[in-house]
Amino acid sequence: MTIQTIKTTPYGDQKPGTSGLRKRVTVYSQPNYVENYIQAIFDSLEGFEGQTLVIGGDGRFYNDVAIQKAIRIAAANGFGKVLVGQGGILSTPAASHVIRHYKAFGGLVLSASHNPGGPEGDFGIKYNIGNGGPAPEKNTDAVFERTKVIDSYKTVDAADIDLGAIGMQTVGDMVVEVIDPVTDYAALMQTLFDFDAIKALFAGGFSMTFDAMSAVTGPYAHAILEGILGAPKGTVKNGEPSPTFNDGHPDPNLVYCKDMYELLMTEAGPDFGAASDGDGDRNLIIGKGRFVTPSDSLALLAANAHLAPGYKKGIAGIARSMPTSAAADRVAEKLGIEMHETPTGWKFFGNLLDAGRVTICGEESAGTGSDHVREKDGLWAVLLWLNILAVRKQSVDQIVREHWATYGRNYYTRHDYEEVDAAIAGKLVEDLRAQLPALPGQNFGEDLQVAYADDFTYHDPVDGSTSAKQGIRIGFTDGSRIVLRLSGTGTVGATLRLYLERYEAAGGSHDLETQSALQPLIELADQLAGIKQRTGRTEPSVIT
Ligand code: G16
Repeated sequence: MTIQTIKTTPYGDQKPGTSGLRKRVTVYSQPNYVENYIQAIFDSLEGFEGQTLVIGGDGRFYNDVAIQKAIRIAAANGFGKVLVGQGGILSTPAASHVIRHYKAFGGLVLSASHNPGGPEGDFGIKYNIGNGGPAPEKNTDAVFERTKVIDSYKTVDAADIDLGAIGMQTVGDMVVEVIDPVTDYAALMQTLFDFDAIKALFAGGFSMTFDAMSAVTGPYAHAILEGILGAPKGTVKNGEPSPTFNDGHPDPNLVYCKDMYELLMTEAGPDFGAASDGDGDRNLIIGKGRFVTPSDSLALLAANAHLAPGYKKGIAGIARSMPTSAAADRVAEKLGIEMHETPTGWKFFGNLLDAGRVTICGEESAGTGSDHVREKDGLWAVLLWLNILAVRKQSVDQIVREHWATYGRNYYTRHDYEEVDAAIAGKLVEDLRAQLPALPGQNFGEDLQVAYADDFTYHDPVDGSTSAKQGIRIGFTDGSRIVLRLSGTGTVGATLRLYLERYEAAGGSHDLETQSALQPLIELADQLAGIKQRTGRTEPSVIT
C-alpha cells in the first residue's frame, strides 16, 4: 500500500462547537476541508496504531463522500480496522454503542443532527472517544489548534469501499468491516427493557405513531417497534432515511412535528406519539392530549426508571444541562441521589457516567439518555416511556399529572432567535453580563426578586476541569429562572436562546397555558436584555 502525503493549507474556521464541527455542505465541499479536519483529529490522538475506528453517520447528503475519504485517511494513519454501518448508516447512539461493544479506539460520527440536509444544507463531523462519548473539551481544543497549522494529510490510493456489502473488505493493510447498523443496538435495548410487557401493551390495542422524519432512526424503529415489539405496520412514519430528509427539517419539536401534535390533541388520535431527529439522539414525546417537555420527560423517566429491568436496582444520580428545568432536581432530592448541573453539550456528562455517579442524563434540547451508551438516545427514551406505560397501565397525561401533584410543575419554554447578526448577539450577551452584579436583591413586578445572577461556570467533579461562560442565569427567590446563551450548533450567524422557567409547587395551579404562565418572565428578559430592540425581531424564530 502506498501512503500518500498530500500538501494542504489550513482553514481558519474549523473550531468544533457544542457537538463537533457543523458547517454548510458548501463549506465542507471545499478542497481538503474534510481531509484537514480528520487529519487534525488523528494528529491530536495518540496510540491508535492497529486499533479499531468506528465510522457512521445519519445518511445525510455528503455522508458517503466523507466516509470514503475518512476510510482512506484512517488506513494511511495506521488504524488496524474500521467498523462502518451498512450504507454508511449508524445512528449517533448506535455508534456510541458499537464503539463500546467492540472496544474500539474511538469513532467518527458524521451528522449535523437536526439541521436540514442536502447540497444547500448542513453536514458535520464529530470525534467520539473510547468510552463512546463525544470528545471532551481538551480534545476538541487540541483539534482546533491543529487545524490552524496543518500543512499535510495522509491518504492511500485505493478504490471506494462497497458500503452496501456486509462483511470484510480491505483498504491497503487495513480491514474494513461493514456491519448491520441495527442488530447490536436492538440487542442492547432488549437487555434494558421489558419487551414482553411492551409487546403485551401493543397486543392489547395500544396505539402509537412514530415519526422517523426520513432520517436515521427509520430502520431502528421499523426493526424494534414493528418487528420485535409487534406494533402494527404503519406505526413508523417516514421510516426510509433520505439524504435530504425528504426536504424536511429533522428536528423533533412542536414546529416540525406540528401535524403529529395536532393529531395527538384529538380524541381520535393515537395513545402515544414520538419522533426522533436526523441522527437519532433526540426525542419528542406526546401522549394523547399531553405534550411532555424534554425537561419534564427527564424528571419522569428518572422517577420511573426502576420499572424497567435495566434500572430496577435504582439510579445512582441524575445530570442535566444548566438551561434544562429543575424538575429533575426534585426527583433526585426525593430519591436521595446525586444531582449534577453541567454546561450544554452531551460531552459534559461523560465523566459523571464513567465514574458511576449518574445513571440518567437529559437536556432541554430534546435529549435524554443513560449509562447504556455515552450519547443521548432518542429511541431509548421512547422505549423507556413505553415500558413505564406498560407497567403503570395509565395514560401519559395521568402519569404527568400525578408527577406534578407529587413534585410540583416547572413551567418551561425556550425561545430561539435564529440567524441573528453575530456581532449584535455577542454585544447583547456582553451587556447583560455587565448588569449581573447589580441584580441580586432587586425586585421586578410584585413577585420577582432576584436571588442570584451569574454566568455559569462548571467545575467537573471528576477530572477537576473548569468551563466558564456557559450561559447567563438569573434566578429568583420563587425558583423562577431566566437563562440566556448563544447556541454552539448553528451554522449561520448566531442563535440566541432564551430559556424561561417558573416553579409551581405541588397543590398549585398546574393547568395554565405555558406561554401565559411565563409571560412576566418573558417580558422581564426582554426588558433586561433588549432582545427585540437590538435584534429587530418582533418574535422568536422558534418557540419550544
Ligand atoms: C447538541 C448537543 C447537546 C445540546 C444541543 C444544543 O445536540 O449534543 O448537548 O444540548 O446540541 O446545543 P446548542 O444549544 O449549543 O445549540 P445535537 O442533537 O444537535 O447533537
